[in-house]
Amino acid sequence: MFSTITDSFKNAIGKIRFHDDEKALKKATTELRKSLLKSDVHHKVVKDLIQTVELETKKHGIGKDSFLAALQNELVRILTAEGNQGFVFASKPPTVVLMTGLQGSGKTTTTGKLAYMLKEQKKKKVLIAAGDLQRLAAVEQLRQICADIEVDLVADEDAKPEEIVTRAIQKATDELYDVVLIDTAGRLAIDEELMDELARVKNVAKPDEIFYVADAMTGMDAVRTATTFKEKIGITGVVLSKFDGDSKGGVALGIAHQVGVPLRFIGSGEKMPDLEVFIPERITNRLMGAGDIEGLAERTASVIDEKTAKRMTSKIKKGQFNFNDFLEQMEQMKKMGSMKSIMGMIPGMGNMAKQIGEMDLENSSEMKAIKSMVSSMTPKERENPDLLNNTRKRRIAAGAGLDQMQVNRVLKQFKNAAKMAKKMSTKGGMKEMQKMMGQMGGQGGGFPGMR
Ligand SMILES: Nc1nc2c(ncn2[C@@H]2O[C@H](COP(=O)(O)OP(=O)(O)O)[C@@H](O)[C@H]2O)c(=O)[nH]1
Ligand SMILES: [Mg+2]
Repeated sequence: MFSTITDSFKNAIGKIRFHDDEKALKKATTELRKSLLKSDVHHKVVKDLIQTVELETKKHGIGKDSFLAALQNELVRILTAEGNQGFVFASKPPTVVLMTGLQGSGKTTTTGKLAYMLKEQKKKKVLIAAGDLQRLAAVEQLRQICADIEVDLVADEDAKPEEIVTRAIQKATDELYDVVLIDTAGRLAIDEELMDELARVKNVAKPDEIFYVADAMTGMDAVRTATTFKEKIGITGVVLSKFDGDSKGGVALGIAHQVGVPLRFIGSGEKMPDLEVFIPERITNRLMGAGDIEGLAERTASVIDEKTAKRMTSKIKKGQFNFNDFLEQMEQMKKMGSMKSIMGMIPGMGNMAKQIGEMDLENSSEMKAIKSMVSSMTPKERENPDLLNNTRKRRIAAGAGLDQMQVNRVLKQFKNAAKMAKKMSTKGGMKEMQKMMGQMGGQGGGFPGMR
């Protein structure tokens, strides 16, 4: 995410020295302009940004520091619009949020993602209302999502959207829910009927927030439709979905400024954890290559509890890491969201995120093989990988539908990985690891699936 823009900033910054002249500044801003336009940032936004950065840099004496400071300030300014940032709770619960957008923009998915985030990270009690009754499949889709993330749903195929909303808010008040998220129907294009339905729902819901979910891949259309929704029903936030599919990413830089409503969240994948809070200062740090440490800490804190982490580390150190621990670790990784979106938050790892691309740990064939192998093991075998002799291996292979060679290969990889982890957990182990990796010449050798 944002790797193209981050790269272009790096290039521009590289053009200017500690103390420098107007010619160098011109070179840097020219580079910046070119790459921002190439990333699909709106030309007016680009023009504004370049002008201010030039002016501010000159004012403080041309040089790398003043250029960086000017760029940073200007980015924060452009990314900020008047209104709330992140998720803001109403002073009196429940906080009611109306989710709006065109058909297929990602409303239902984003509703689930938001619920998941509020439940996991903020420990809130969330209720979802199924206000999309245009298609039967829509209610079914929401039922599935709610079952997966274990969030309560109010749905009724035979009721009107306004009735569902009334019921949901009543239930939330009676049963002390913190948040009600209302999913609504979309259309292929903006039409009167849709706006009327939304207006009716809005009237009964009296929402604290109205989010407009826009498909990032539609580029400038996202800005246009968001503006129309702002004018017709009033929105308090924009969510850009499918940002993972938009390699350029420029629309995120311009949309708040252009629509005049803050960009609140970004959807970065199809899975429930793939939602990121958009806080202008944090994103600016990330764009300038400094990573988003706060965002990363929030994500990990919600998933990994300290006790488990300590227990794992001690097991690894003693060389007792077994298959149960392995499965547990995989579950935690899954909860943290796709590898790619996590990597992008670590300073200096943006490039690696690009390389990892669409790697799907959970669904890789190796991961599936391990999972089916482990499920064919007895509890004792899971606890102690050393028990696995040939007879046991044959039985496990048959049970998991694998041949014995595959089982041997996976076992070997598992043992190697456990050995490496043990090494890494000792003092000076990290250095030794790096030396080893250098010698291997990047041939891998970690956990299966992590190629
Ligand atoms: N890759 C990706 N796909 C997404 C994202 N958000 C939604 N989708 C997909 O987009 C499609 C439409 O989403 P849905 O939530 O049903 O849209 P709705 O009609 O607005 O409710 C589904 O296939 C989702 O899985 C995202 O952030 N990234
Ligand atoms: Mg939907």
